[in-house]
Amino acid sequence: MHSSKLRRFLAVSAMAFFLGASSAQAQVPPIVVDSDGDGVQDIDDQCPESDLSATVLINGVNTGIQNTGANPAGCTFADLVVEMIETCLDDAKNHGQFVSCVSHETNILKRAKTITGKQKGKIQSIVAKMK
Ligand SMILES: [Ca+2]
Repeated sequence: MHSSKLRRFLAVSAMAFFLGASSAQAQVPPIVVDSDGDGVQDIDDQCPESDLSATVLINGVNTGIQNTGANPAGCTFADLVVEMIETCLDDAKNHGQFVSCVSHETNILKRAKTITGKQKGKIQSIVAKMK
């Protein structure tokens, strides 16, 4: 009789412990929001709407250049290419300046061995046809 009271006490204590533990977890839910699903939380994501395509598209044209996963800042290679092109579009006063800007930027990417000479040519060819 004494031991059954002890057993009930232990069972209730154990249950209270687990309920307490689970309610403590419920009170502090992990706040992980990754809207674009790139593995970088929105709070740290400098590209909150990452392009996760398999290859890099420019103006809807496939460059054939393999896209990368997001870097620690939350940006894929496709995000960076699009940003580079938009920056050139914003800065250029005409089409010639725009093409020249992209040419300059892709030369930098090639020198850094981020893209090959062939990939640089592909980007420049797509951009030259943009209006
Ligand atoms: Ca992102």
